[in-house]
Amino acid sequence: MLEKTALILVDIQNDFLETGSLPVPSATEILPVVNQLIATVKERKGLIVATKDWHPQNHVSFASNTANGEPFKSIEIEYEGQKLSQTLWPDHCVQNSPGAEFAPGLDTSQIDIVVCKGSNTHVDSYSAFADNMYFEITELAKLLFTRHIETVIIVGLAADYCVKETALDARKFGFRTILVKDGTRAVVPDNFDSCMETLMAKKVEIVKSNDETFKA
Ligand code: VGL
Ligand code: ZN
Repeated sequence: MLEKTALILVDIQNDFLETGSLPVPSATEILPVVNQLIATVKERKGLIVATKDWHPQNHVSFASNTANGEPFKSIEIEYEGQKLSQTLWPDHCVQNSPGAEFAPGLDTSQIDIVVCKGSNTHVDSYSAFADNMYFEITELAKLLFTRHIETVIIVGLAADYCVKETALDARKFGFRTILVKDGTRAVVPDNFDSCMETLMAKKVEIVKSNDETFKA
């Protein structure tokens, strides 16, 4: 049984597909893998959680909101006395816009809970658990703890940003954390392998979707 398990679908949204404003190469290839995992986890009484990157139009991460800002460059930001480097991005996942919708082809019928993140104008949120400054913690940890979840299985977009930070935070919160390698893709594919190594060093288990764990 996977009853104390939650499957976390990270940011599987239109703007991160190949045709979106912040395209992740080969993103749509994860969909059959993700849908199969949803079915397996659901069948075995697990919880299905989906996150949405959910930015206001004036978000700090949008290059369009910084004078001379260019996508994929970094700037130094300051918020509530904390300083942090912020990568600038094309406008993406604007609240209530088509780009923020779940990808067509994702089986949304089995999603139990949706957690939105990145809604604070002044600080970005790659992790689904907290913003990048740990200024605010989202409701995700609380809902996992109150449902007595012990293991999280993570898939989604993108491997080198939101998936990675969500997995690292899941470990910090004490969950057994499994990342399904073929259920994620990176914005910068060349960084995929080093990203997996960083995660393994923090005791995130990296498995493939045909792993024993997911067999009946
Ligand atoms: C993401 C960059 C900016 C992600 C979100 O979902 O990985 N990456 N916002
Ligand atoms: Zn974002």
